[in-house]
Amino acid sequence: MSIERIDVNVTSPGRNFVTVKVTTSDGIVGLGDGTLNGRELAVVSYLRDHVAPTLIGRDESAIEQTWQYLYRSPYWRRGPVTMAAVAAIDMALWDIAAKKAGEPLYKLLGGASRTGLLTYAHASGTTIEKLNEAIHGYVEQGFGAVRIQAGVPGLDQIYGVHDSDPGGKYEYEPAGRADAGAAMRPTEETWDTRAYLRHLPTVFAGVREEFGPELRLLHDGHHRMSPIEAAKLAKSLEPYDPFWLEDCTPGEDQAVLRLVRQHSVTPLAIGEVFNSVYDYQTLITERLIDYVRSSATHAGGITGLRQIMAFAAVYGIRSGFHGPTDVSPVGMAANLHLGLAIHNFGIQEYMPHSETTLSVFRTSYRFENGLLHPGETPGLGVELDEEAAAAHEYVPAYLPVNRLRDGSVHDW
Ligand code: CS2
Ligand code: MG
Repeated sequence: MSIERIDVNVTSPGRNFVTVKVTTSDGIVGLGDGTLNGRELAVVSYLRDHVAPTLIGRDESAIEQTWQYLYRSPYWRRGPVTMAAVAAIDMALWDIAAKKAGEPLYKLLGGASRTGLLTYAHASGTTIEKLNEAIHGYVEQGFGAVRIQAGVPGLDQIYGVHDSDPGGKYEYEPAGRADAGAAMRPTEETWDTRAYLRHLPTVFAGVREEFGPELRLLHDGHHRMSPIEAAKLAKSLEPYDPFWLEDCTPGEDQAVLRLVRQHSVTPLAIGEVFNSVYDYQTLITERLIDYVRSSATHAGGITGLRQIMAFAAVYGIRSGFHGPTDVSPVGMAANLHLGLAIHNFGIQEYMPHSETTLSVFRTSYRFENGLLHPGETPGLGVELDEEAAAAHEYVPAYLPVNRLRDGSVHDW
């Protein structure tokens, strides 16, 4: 049997998604996620113009060989666009292999190492009171871990900080959407690191006071600190026993994490913008992080992410796979199957998709008693309703821009 057709679907049910559909000569269909927030159409072109034509007629079961072919042969290796495209094809081939076996994908990856995946939700609030309200909502739903992001006095709008709406629903999209066809630019936010560093320990103190010691608390620094600022923050959070501090510095400068480690025992998580095992080489071999933040979608698919986790396992480093809404339900399912199978699973991020998104992507994963499970449907367990998808055209949408008070551009 062989790959007969490759289609690239672009849909925007509330946000943009890029999905590859691979069809084999015996009529099996596999899906893969290639969504790259704010740069979706670059991946579409990479797939349609440069990848799909080279794969027709190839053996769909040669997953590792196809991965190596797409990684090595173009000469220009790695990078987010390339690796999202490789990821989409890789996931689709794994989906096909598992459907052919009649098994949920995790069974082909070694079978279940656990009954379900410890999961964290996104809680936030413009004030500590509002944040605590949001956390109560998640605790009631059964979450044993929450990411906490809060407003900082003096700053108007910060990435990831919103209050729940009156119904207690907590949904947000980091990428701002233009009306179809309108020219647009990313939204602009203002940032002040000193104000943030002063305020965040009081947020942790307020949450610990309300919820006690057991609830796992995570925080995302979103690449905004210099190395010494990150060290200061990691140290100042220690009394509140954080589960992790994520992206305390821009992670591509791997060596700076040495400085953070020298000053603090706060666990560190990095990697949502990484796309290969090489981005982790120093971080893993020197044990500078505790959790790998990659997703299958941005790290070359199940094959790429499995490679990273096998390397991390040798150093006792665990997974904390990226699961925001810009990882599609297909990508999310890929994370869940791999997380269920590997021994060094840590925690899974879960930002549930909107009802509109889930009317286009039919999922079989489930959240029960604080744990996620990929479900027992053969393959990845996600279906794309192409008719429903066609009703939602691509809408340009960009992630925000952050500036310091003097107007200079800062990481957001
Ligand atoms: C965030 C993401 O989930 C996270 O930890 O950092 O929401 C991130 O900002 C988006 O995925 C960017 O596309
Ligand atoms: Mg993050």
